[in-house]
Amino acid sequence: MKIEVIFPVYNEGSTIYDQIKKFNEFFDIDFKKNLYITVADNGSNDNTFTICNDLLNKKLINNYLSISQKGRGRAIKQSIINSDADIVSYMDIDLSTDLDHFKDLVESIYLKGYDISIGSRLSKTSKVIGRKKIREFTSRAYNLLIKIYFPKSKIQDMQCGFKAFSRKKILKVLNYVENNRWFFDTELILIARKFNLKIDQIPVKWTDDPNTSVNIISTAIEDIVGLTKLRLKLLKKIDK
Ligand SMILES: Nc1nc2c(ncn2[C@@H]2O[C@H](COP(=O)(O)OP(=O)(O)O)[C@@H](O)[C@H]2O)c(=O)[nH]1
Ligand SMILES: [Mg+2]
Repeated sequence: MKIEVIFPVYNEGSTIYDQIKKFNEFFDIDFKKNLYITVADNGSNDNTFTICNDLLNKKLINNYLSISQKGRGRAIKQSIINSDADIVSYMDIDLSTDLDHFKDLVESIYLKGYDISIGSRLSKTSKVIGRKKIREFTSRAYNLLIKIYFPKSKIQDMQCGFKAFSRKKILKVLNYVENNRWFFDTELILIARKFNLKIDQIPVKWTDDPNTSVNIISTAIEDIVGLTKLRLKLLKKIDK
């Protein structure tokens, strides 16, 4: 069984080497035999590419994907399509989600039989350290809005950058996902719900990295527009 972990990155030259090293050092050799590490870059204009070459040579990553157009969602989508793994997963390169949860995340798929498994920072037993009040507020408000728009979704935290999928099951969902940026996660999960895929939610420990590539205002607008469009689209029957 092959497990692929995708790190979407943009201009992470100053952090990527140490973070990938940390990821590699966290797991035992037996578990790593099944692990395949991909870095999915969108035309970074710093030294990310040079560092990734070094990581490839040292076999600390298996694959470097360069996608010309920007967008985190686009990078993840392309990586999943290109993959030949049984389980595909992705996480942020700042490793904000505690790596202790990674085995649980993928075991949900291959041991418990879920199609999708997602990290949650907003469950009762989640632990969130150092998150700015404004991010905590927008995150809670956004997920509340989703519950109003999609009362049956029952998802605590759409946006946590820590998700795993049965690749076979998620491919058909990806065909319907239009957003290539930050709304990608929400759109993917809500469409997966429409397809009745089984979703597991894992409360995680999250230590926030204050360096962010997210612009709160433009992302909030993108999310609200995306949710409204998706609500209208899902009212029409998706052709399975
Ligand atoms: N491939 C790709 N990755 C991106 C892009 N923008 C951000 N990322 C990556 O997405 C992940 C999450 O970004 P981050 O700034 O930590 O988001 P935050 O934790 O929500 O503030 C990081 O690994 C970033 O390098 C992009 O345009 N393309
Ligand atoms: Mg982050």
